[in-house]
Amino acid sequence: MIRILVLHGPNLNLLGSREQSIYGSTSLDEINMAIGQLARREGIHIEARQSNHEGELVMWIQEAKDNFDGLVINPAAYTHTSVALRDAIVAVGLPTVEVHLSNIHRREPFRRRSFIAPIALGQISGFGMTSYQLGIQALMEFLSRARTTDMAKTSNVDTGVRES
Ligand code: CA2
Repeated sequence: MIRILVLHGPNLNLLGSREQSIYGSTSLDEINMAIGQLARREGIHIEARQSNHEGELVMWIQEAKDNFDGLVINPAAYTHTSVALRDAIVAVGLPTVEVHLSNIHRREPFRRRSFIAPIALGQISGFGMTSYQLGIQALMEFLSRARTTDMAKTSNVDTGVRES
């Protein structure tokens, strides 16, 4: 079964209560419920966590190495500042999709720079809660393809078939 860790960065626990013109009226609980529904529909395991602390996010990423197949992360403000999050993602080597509720490319210039995007599979930005669903679907597809390729390699070994 595919296992995906979803991480929400700082201040995302405030969703739905303030700044609704930018981030909408959906709360973090509602986003996590929609993510849970998607997981059940697709038959995969998803765990979602939020932290306001960079070190805690780094720790969760490190621990994810042995328990998850991939990571979907909205690093929130750490997107634009955190070498620590980037280094953690590179260190564990988990396929990662970066997601944002708002379109970070049409806001203040400082939001255009992401420390995470260059080491991620991709970035999805601007679709509200749908950004998470699209991110999870993209990661699932990537992981399924990777598994099929691995199985093909394994079955070559099992049957004694060798590439010329
Ligand atoms: O659009 C996104 O998802 C962001 O990651 C959200 C971050 C922001 O720093 C990024 O540039 C883009 C901010 C999350 C703060 O969320 C709040 C929600 C409600 C009230 C206040 C902040």
